[in-house]
Amino acid sequence: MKIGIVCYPTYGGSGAVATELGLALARRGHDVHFISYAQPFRLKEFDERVSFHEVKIGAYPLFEHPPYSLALAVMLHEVAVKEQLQVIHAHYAIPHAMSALEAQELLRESGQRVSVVTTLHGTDITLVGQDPSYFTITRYSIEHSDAISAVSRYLRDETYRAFGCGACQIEVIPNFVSLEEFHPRAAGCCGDGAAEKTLMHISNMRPVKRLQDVVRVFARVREKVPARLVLVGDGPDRAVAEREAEALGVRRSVRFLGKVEDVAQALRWADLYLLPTQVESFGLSALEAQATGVPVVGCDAGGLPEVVENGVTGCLAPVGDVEAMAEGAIELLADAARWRAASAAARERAAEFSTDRVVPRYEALYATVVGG
Ligand code: GMT
Repeated sequence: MKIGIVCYPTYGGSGAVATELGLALARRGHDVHFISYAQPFRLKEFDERVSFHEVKIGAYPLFEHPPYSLALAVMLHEVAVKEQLQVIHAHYAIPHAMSALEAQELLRESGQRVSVVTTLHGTDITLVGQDPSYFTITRYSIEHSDAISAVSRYLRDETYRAFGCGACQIEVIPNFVSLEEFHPRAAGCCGDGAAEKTLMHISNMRPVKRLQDVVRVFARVREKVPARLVLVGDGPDRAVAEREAEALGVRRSVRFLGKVEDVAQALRWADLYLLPTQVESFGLSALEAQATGVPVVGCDAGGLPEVVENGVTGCLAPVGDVEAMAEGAIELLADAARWRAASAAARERAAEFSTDRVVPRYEALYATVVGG
């Protein structure tokens, strides 16, 4: 099949999933064209079936906010014509799904048919899409896509609740992980057996991630277990974490790594992964941690309970319940047998979301709309 994938190129789960999907599809014999304003951050390997098309946004002094979604529609149309695309797969509804529908409309005039598949990832539904400035167009793009998927049951149900979309059939296709790339550390490697435990959090550090709670949980854990906190990524709330660490007197035990190229390698240093997000539609980083054999402590909200098995592969507590999360973390870190069991269960759980199991479900979804 000839597939166009449109996604955000920046650090974040939706761009990571879109890129890993495109690479996996290319390995399975499809021709894949990524379309975005910059090269997606996980698109590093060469594959002759993969191309990247950069969207150029024309500048003009009148434009304080250049209309990216229009430039994207034009580029999607151009690539669809040149490469005879059969599917445009939009990751994150805003504005990608609408731009894809515009390209579909432009193509209609020349008699070419391209199917639009949209994958809902998270805040396009839970936050941004419900903002009055985007609500109507988000609903329209969901209702008019040829096929729609959501990364968790939670996100599907939230879409129906918030947008109605009664006639839409939203298919749940969970995120996936490469078990070869994300694997547990070898004995004796990456701090294995060290007296000081490593707690880790990876994100684009937006308010929804509750960076303050990450630091608060860590500070309580550190009262009982020798530990350090490693924060990977960057974003607006990095300063919030810094201030909280200063205020709680743990700043010297917190390392900020910034944006890291090889997340899989970084995760092998972790003994525990923290994800106390307000609402996580899925929690790709939690899945990647579990594939690495790292138990997860986070919030019992959104789609995270579909990934993390409370009491088995980690511990989930109500949003903001720092005490309960810290308690869960201490129980795991202070008891080697318990940690080993959770680590093994985490890896086993991740295997249910392996690339090989999930990617064929996208192929099946494309097949339902191509030629239809
Ligand atoms: O919706 C977002 O916040 C952006 C998006 C991203 O690009 O990071 O994250 C979402 O998509 C990921 C991939 O499907 C999910 O694993 C994340 O849970 C989800 N983030 C939120 O729901 C906060």
